Amino acid sequence: MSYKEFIEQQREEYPVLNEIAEVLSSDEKKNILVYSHDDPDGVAAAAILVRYLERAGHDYQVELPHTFELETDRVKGLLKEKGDQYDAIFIMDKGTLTQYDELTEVIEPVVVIDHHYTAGEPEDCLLYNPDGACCTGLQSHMLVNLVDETSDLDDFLALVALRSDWTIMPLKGIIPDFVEPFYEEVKDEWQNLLKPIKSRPTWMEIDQREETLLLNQISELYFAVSGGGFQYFYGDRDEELAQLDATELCFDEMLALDGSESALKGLSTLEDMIALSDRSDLVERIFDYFKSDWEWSLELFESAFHYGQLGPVDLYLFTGEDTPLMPMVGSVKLGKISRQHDDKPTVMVMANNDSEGGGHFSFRAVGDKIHLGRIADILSNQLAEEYNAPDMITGGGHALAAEVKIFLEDIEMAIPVTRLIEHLNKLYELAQAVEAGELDEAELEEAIELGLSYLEEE
Ligand SMILES: [Mn+2]
Repeated sequence: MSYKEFIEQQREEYPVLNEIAEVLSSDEKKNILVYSHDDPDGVAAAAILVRYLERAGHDYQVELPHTFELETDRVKGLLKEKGDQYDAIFIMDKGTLTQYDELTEVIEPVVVIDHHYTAGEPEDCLLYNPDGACCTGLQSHMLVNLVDETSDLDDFLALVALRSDWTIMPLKGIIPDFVEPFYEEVKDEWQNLLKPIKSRPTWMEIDQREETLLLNQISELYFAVSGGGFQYFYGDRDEELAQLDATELCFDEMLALDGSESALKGLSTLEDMIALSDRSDLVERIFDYFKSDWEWSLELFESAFHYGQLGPVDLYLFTGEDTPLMPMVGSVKLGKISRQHDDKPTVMVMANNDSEGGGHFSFRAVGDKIHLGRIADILSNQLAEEYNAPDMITGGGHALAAEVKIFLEDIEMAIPVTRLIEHLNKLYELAQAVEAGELDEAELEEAIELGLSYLEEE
């Protein structure tokens, strides 16, 4: 199926796309407020959309706040200040949340473009969250194709978004069905980004470190410059960086590639890519801080230790304070540990105290024998209840990757870490009891609920 046919198929399956196309159409001039996620996917999605809005003669304002969920009060505040000059709001890559319905009281239409799992959909918004593995950069590319044509730079940005969000892994040959029509159409044009090279591996090379892609390196660069959705900024050690919003710099850098399409297609190294920028000194500096943090954090991860065995899985624990780039570095360390043990299923549990207040647990796995999302969900709910702070303690994820974030500034880590260890110990004891054949049917069910999903196979 061609990409065009695929988009038509989506339009039939999701008639809301016609309504969204109506909002974007150039028949009358509009002023559109765009909120997008502060990670490379969200930033690329906003860039692709804005490039179209510019061509169509619309006015727009882009906001890239440093939270994942868009707080409705933030929008209400901005609208109060700016009056009712906007004709529509786009919320991109920022979750599919029922609370977005509230915004229809202050602005309409509210367009939600997202690809994250949702427990409940907003009903009064124009929502496009299709079935199938995709990313918002590609969704934005598809939307523009409903009303106009995309060009080489849009293709480039969508590829970066897809790789940054782990939707595609070309080095491993992983291209999900949803992405295939797009990928097949553009891949020949971008062979320079997609052919394996022996060069500095990125944090995306987890199961091997010998080869990478220029696409991976560029995606990592945008991760570093944008803060990656984890707000890893470097203003604490650089006056000039303290003065600017790095996510906005990333957005500006993407837009500034307009006119450099043939140079992009001729790129052969990351240095060539950086050299295309008018602010290459700034970009390079950020990337150098990123790399030195990476080296430092990798050293810290040498202290990760074997906590115990959960059935077929090795469980490792890492604790640290202000650990930069924690889940990314932890993933690379995890991959290394697993390879050293003949690719054994392995879980890395990471606990970080933020010395400015709050803390953060990350969970990563090789192999889906333990359901990390369940563990994070149980822990975050337990802590949210204990502290009576459901908005300030959030968590969740999927089988292979999950997070618990504690935003309470005056919190000490004693209780959260105790709850974490209690949960890990419970899993450990259950796993031991399973080995000894001591669990009945109901207890086995409970063990699976708590995260020991390898028991489902038994
Ligand atoms: Mn995304």
